Amino acid sequence: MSELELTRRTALGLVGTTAAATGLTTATAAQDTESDEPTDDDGQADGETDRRPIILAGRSEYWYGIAPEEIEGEENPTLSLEAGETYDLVWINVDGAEHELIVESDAGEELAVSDESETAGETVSMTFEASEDAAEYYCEYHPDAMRGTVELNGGFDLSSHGHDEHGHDHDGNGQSNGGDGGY
Ligand SMILES: [Cu+2]
Repeated sequence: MSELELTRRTALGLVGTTAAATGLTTATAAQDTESDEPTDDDGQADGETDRRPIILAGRSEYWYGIAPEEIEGEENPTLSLEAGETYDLVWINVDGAEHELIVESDAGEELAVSDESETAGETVSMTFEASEDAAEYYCEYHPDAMRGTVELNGGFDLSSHGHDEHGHDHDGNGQSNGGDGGY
């Protein structure tokens, strides 16, 4: 088994644990609230993203893409974002070395900084707005090896109600309706 495959298996295993522990599966969480939610809005609280997180695994040799599908299995994947949108990013410390994720601008300005971790299996969550001058992301401690590009080209599809290959948005308004039957 290749080293890459080992990383992938380890990371996917950790992601499963993380999702269960922290409620990353926002679609499930949204449905849990439908019975006690007032009926006069769409149930989306301010300041919360309705997107699934971007998930990376951190190891000293590279960041490794876990989700969304577009980056799964890629080393130092390019992060496709839309300027001005808010993103959740989760990274998993795979090798127990010290890591910290920083998003920087063309000019080298730090736009977003995650917590650091030096514990294998630990997950670090961050929320950041995709600034118009975001250009790269890197690890504070492995800035050469662990570095990738940020592209502001419309962004990944991170909508929380599934990622079916074919459309299923019957009401056509393009909005998440959380769990049907909320009215
Ligand atoms: Cu690092």
